[in-house]
Amino acid sequence: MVNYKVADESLAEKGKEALYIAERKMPVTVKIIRERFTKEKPLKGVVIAGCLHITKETGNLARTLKAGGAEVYLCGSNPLSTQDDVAAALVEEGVNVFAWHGNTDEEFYWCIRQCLKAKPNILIDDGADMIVTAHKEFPELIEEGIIIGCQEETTTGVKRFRAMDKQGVLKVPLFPVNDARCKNQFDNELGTGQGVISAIYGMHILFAGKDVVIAGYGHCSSGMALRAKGLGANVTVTEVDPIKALQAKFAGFDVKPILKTLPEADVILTATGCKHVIPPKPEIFDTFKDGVILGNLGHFDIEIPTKQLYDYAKEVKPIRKHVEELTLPGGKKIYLLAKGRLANLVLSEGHPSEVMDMSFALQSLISEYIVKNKGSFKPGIIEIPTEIDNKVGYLKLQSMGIEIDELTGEQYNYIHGYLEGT
Ligand code: RBV
Repeated sequence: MVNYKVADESLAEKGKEALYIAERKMPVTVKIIRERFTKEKPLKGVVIAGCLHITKETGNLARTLKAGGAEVYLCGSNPLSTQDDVAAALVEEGVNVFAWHGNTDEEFYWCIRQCLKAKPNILIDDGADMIVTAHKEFPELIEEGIIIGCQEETTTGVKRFRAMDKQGVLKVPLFPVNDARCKNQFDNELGTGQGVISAIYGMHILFAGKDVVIAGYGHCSSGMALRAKGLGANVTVTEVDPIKALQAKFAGFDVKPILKTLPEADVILTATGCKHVIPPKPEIFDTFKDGVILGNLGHFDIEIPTKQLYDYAKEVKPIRKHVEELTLPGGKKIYLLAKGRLANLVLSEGHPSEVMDMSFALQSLISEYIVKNKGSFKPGIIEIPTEIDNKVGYLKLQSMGIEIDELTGEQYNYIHGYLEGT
């Protein structure tokens, strides 16, 4: 029996088309790993719950886990990122899905609870909400050893788990998939980087000649700065980390404190993982340039102080899907994308399948690794095994028909030794 609650089951056909489009671009997850999983069934008898953006890419991850023998439960990791057609298609294929676009905070947690009630053995989170809920409300899953291992997909979630680990309250073995090179250098850098497109879609603006501010210069935001520059924008980066600020400067961007950028900025895009990147004060909102577009591409909706902006605005007018025009008391207009939620998933369809292929290949192989080594992990953060990270790299190259060199024995000994010098 399939357990589910989705928006509209009749969207399944449309969802299948979307899954098909992603399939061809995800050869590692969909072909190489799925074919092996189908034969070997390494996840047989295992229940896997994913709190992930319900997209055509996540759908293909679910299919691969299922092919490996797992029973799969899914809930959304953001109220606005669920693609209802994909959710319906997955239900038809026997995936237990609790997700619909536009659910309330209460419904969001209800969906998470439905997945946890299935007594999952492996949790795959994106933003930490499901695993934190398991700690708070389903401690028996941890105490009775039902959960054998967990994975976290995104930077924000990994930060939350590192904080839990430091305070000694992380009670499950946690694999920070986002830390893998195959994840953060591709999905984050290229996927979020390309997310500037969602700002273009929002208001259909020309980037060339615009003053674009990118808040942050981590993996996600550095990709965004590069793409905005490539489109001809004058890009200014804001940072709190001196080294990242220097990297941005030497990459050719202006670097300034955020408050100095506000009067000139035509577009402000945030991806810092921090809260209140723009301070939540009316006198600061008054310094915005009239017509500025505000978009966030970080995991949570608190980078742009949306709540305070809504409170201050004298009028909020939806002007197209997921874009609102806020009129401030002085008459200036602000265009807010996706209610401050991650615009790259809400306005566009999420990161392209080609990069998600690598992230979800990692999730698939780590799931297999957790099952194989069940019982040998201690609670806390467990670094992603380099062999698995490299394996995904090699498989991606193989799928692209690219060969690379291999170290000779002599070279290996040279770079791992110290005796040879001048
Ligand atoms: N993300 N998933 C998609 N197409 O399924 N797009 C982006 C997709 C993930 C990405 O890995 C990032 O770390 C996370 O969403 C942010 O919540």
